[in-house]
Amino acid sequence: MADPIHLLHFADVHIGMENYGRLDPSTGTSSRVRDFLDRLDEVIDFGIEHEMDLAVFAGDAFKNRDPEPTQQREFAARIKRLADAVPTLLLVGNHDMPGMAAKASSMDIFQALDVPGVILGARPEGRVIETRNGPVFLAWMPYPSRNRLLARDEYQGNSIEELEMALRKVVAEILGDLALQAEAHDMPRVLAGHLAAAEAKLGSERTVMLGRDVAVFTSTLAEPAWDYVALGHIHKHQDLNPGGRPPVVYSGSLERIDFGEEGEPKGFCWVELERGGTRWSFHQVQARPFKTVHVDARDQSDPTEATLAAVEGMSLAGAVVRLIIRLRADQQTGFREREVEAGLGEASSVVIVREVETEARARLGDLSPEALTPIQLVDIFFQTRQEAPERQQALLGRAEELMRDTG
Ligand SMILES: [Mn+2]
Repeated sequence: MADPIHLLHFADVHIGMENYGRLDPSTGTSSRVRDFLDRLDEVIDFGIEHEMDLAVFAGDAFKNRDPEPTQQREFAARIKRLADAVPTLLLVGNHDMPGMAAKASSMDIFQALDVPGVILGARPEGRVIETRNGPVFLAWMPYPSRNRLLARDEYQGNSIEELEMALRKVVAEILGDLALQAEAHDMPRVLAGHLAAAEAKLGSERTVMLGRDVAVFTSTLAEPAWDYVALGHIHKHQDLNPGGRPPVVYSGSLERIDFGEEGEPKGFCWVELERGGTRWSFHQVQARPFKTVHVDARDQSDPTEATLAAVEGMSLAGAVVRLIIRLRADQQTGFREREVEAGLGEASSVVIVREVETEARARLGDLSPEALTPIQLVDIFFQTRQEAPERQQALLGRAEELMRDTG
């Protein structure tokens, strides 16, 4: 039997995310942009070292539709390195697409220049790709955008639900057609898609969403025609068809965007493609760690010292740190943030979140909010606002009326 074909699958690079970064004066860019580019380098280094035969980038190169020239240049330099080595699919994700169908995507430049080795996935298509280890049938489905797929007049005046159904049907038809094409080829077959699968567990893509997704059922993707389905769009790495054939895999994004991803590994997929017998593995990259530290200083005489003592010995070097500190209201002014930040000097960035015990919390005492009726909670809220008692009563009366009307 021939050697398997080695496929490198990665997605959601999102160059241009700058949150939790600092300006790097030597390059004029955010340290976080640097992070994202470094991760991309890691992926490409791995592929080249392990003699990949084919690379699939499953979409979303940039943070937004209008990336800065510096970011475009840095992305292009890396794609050039990939494409010089192996055939490389660049799938167009929703973040790469312009708002209007007639405008160019941030990836179109690769097609205009006809960069050797680059295959641009701007429209659904399938074709045989020759690799040094033999041919592969590679098909792709860029992000199913409403205004592209449902631009026709026949959908004018339809409800959101009707449009949703229509879009889902169009996508299923396209995927069905690609699977039919695949079946005519006796060779390993790969489907690449940038889309939301209905059964996927969501990740940080929600924080950067541009609109509502149409959700594609996993059963539409898990066609036996395919040997591997390489997905992008959802930032959480996952296999939607575990143990089954074909694997239907989100490689996930390469860097964390928010603290919701704190505990999630980040990386790419390395696939050994064989008709009917594909194996794949997930490889982690050195994504910058995100760490949340909780300190409860309410019983401490010096909350600053207590915090410094609590973080002492924690391995926070290079991490994006979120410090959540619980304080009594009277400790607010005594808490010296600058000193705490200095004490966390090894972290790459620090966010301090104060959770101050308000009078309302204190007044709740041992009562849990769940044990109170909505109107009782509203009452407590108005009390903390320190409105005049008559006004409080008037507001409470209004609130009661509103709740009756809407309830
Ligand atoms: Mn996306």
